[in-house]
Parts: sequence; structure tokens; C-alpha cells
Amino acid sequence: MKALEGVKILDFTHVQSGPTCTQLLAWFGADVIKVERPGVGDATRGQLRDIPDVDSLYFTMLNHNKRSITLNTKDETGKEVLERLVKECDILVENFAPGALDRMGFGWDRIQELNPRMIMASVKGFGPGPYEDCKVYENVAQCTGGSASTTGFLDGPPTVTGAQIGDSGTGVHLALGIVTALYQREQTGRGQKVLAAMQDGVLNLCRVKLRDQQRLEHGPLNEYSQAGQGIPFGEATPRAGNDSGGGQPGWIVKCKGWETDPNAYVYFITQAAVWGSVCDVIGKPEWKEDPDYAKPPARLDKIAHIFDTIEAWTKTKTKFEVMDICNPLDIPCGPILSMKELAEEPSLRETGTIVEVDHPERGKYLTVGCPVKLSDSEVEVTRSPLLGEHTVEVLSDVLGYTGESLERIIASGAVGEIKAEAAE
Ligand code: CAO
Repeated sequence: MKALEGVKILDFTHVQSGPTCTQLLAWFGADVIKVERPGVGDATRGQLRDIPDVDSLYFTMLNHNKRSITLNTKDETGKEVLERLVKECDILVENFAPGALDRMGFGWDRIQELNPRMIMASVKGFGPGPYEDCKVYENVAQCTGGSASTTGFLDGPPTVTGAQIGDSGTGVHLALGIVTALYQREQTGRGQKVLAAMQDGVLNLCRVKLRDQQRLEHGPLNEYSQAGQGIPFGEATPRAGNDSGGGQPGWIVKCKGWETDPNAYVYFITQAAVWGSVCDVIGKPEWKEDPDYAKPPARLDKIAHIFDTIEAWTKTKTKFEVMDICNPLDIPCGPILSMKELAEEPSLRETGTIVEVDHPERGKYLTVGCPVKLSDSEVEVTRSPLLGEHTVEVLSDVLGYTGESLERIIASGAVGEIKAEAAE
């Protein structure tokens, strides 16, 4: 059995943040019923398409293990079906623009009236406050949550990161809120509202930067390389380039082949506990006893020189050779892996972190599987649904519409066009 077997989710999510959340819950065994607008569907089905008229990778990679029903929720019969779904499901997940669910007639009061056990979970750009009515996308969240102001180089502009911390990050936060609310419902019998605001999610992931903001009041941040370079700090946590976020100096240094390979780099951390090994490896054994280098405080104003020296050594090795030499000595380092290298990495295939999926219209493609492994709830990644693929199945199996009642729903047009074989 799967951890969330028997849990039914009414999935009103679209784009990235919400679908990330419901995909995780589907992987843990929940029955996720994705409700989409007839003929239109989730906008990402058609975005960034690599093959004409075929669901995009953007969509397929965020909607595995779900069922799709098309339903016009603004139509009278559509509302009737939606009410039945609300009564039948345990959780409603949505990431519409603020107010959209109320305008549809399914605000929290109505949901509670229909099903007091329902957990209603939402992603919004902002929590209550001046921006609560704003529509928000990934980079807006990165900028308003403290990530952009602290990412990039000191002499450059604020920078967004490739990790989708606003969308996928908030989706993961929401999933935790949902299972927590499910657990509480075991005790109380009541549902509740769960809100994950993207600004809050990003700020949570930038916690160490708020830590540094407060440390600034008590003096310069000595582990930032700008301190060693004598560059004064301003009022806010600065951009720290590739400095490590912790107390051990780290930086990205070039490796053999960097002139032609944009990813021939390694992250190298000069952890105090293995300083002696670092000195031996880079050919500076004299630094172990030299009072200018032996202890971390003495090294702070020489960090740039130390990393130049480390780089002179790493440039003679590939990033994997650096790893092979440093790992046995417990020197923390990590090769900069490209997406191509990750896609081809056999160990990630073996653990199910990278999975090949077959899709009836696009053929085989790669996706990121479930990043969290439960020993008693195995994940099998199945393809994303075609638009409305399960409309009849959900109407009949989940909601009990059969015969004439099913024909009435289909004839109303509320569920859009039904493919002949699905209706039979
Ligand atoms: N039947 C009928 N109408 C439907 C429907 C259905 N099955 N599904 C959606 N709709 C309607 C909604 O009710 C809404 O109508 P109104 O505007 O008349 O109330 C309309 O479709 C559009 O919804 P939307 O405003 O959520 O979509 P958008 O493309 O304009 O905005 C986004 C997209 C992401 C900016 C916005 O949804 C948002 O801010 N969401 C919250 C934050 C968020 O999740 N951002 C992350 C986006 S990337 O993951």
C-alpha cells in the first residue's frame, strides 16, 4: 500500500507551484483528480512546446500520476459536479489568482458548508497585507522573498536563481501543510485552510540571510569575502557571490578544461577541521604551521589569495579528479554538474530520482522522480494525463453518475467534448 492511499484530492492547480505539490502527494499514493477548463486545460500544456500539438515537458514533468477531468466550473451543471467532487474529496488544492475561487462560488465558507472535513490548501503570491491581491510568478517571489537581493556578485545586479524556489519550493511547503492538516483532522474531524505564500516560502529558504542581517548590527560579516577584501558593508545583507552560507569559507574554482567547458568547476570548502589536508593537497604544507595561515581568524583577510592558490591546483585536475582526491580526506567539495551530466548519471536512474517515462503522444522523456524516498511506500512514476482523459471515469467511478445521469452531464456541455471511446 501507499502512504496516502484512499486520500482523494480535488486538484485545481495550474502552472508550477500547485502542480508540484499535488504531484508529490500523488507519488505518495493520493488519488489526484486534476480539474481543467474544457478545451483549454492547464496553460502549461501549451507552453514551451518542443513537439507541435503535444503536451509540453513543462506540463508532463509536473503532472505525473494524476487523473484529468475537464469541467466548466462556471456553468450550472459544472457547479453541480464540482459540489459533488467537494463532498467526495478530502483535500482541495488551488493556486488561482486571489479571489478566483470566491468568484467561482466556492470560497471557504461554501466549502465548509459542503464538506466540513475538507482541507482547502492554497498557494498565493503573498500572505495578507499590501500585496495580497497580486498575481505572482516565480521570479517575482524570488525578488520579494529576499533571494534576489542576496544572490549574485557584490558588484553586479540582484540575480534570480535557476532553482524554482518560488514555485516548486512553495509547492513543497504546501504539501507539508496539507499532510499536517490531514494528521490534525484525525484528532478533530475538521478540515482547515492551509496557505503557503510564495514570498514566505522564499524567505524561509533565505533564513540564513536574515540571520546575517541581524549579525550586521554587531559588526562586519567576517566570513564574507568582501570583509577580507576590506570592502565596507552597507545596511543590508549583501550579495555574496559564491561564498558559502555557513562559517567555513568556500568558493567555486576552475578545473582542467574550464577554457572550453562552462561547467569545469568545483565547489571547494576550506573546512577548518581538515585545513592540514587542504594544505598538503594544494602543495602548501608550510601553511599548516605558518601563524598567518594556521588558524581560521588569521586566514580571513587572505581568503581570496587562498582560493587563487587552491585554483592553481584544481586547474591541473578535472572536477571529478578533485572529488576523488578530496573525498577520502573529508575535504568537502562538489563538482559543478551540468543538466546533461545529471540526466546521464546512472546512480540517479537507479534510485528513481531521474526516471524515463513513456507518453502516448510524445514518446519517451526524462523527468525528475520523487526526491523523497519512503521505505514503506514505493513510488512508481506514471505519465501525466491527456486533457480530460479521465472525465467519464471520474464522473462514474468517483461520483456515481451512470446511464441517464451521466448522459445528462455530458449533454450539458459542462465537461466539454468527450472522446467516443471514453464515453462507452
Ligand atoms: N472552469 C471555469 N473557469 C475556470 C476553470 C474551470 N475549470 N479553471 C480556472 N478558471 C478561471 C478562474 O476562475 C479565473 O476566472 P476569473 O478571473 O473570472 O475569476 C480564470 O480562469 C483565470 O484564473 P487565474 O487568474 O488564476 O489565471 P491567470 O492565468 O490569469 O493567472 C497566475 C495565473 C499563476 C498568475 C495566478 O493564478 C496566481 O497568481 N496564482 C497564485 C500564485 C501562484 O501560484 N503563482 C505561481 C504561478 S507558477 O506556478
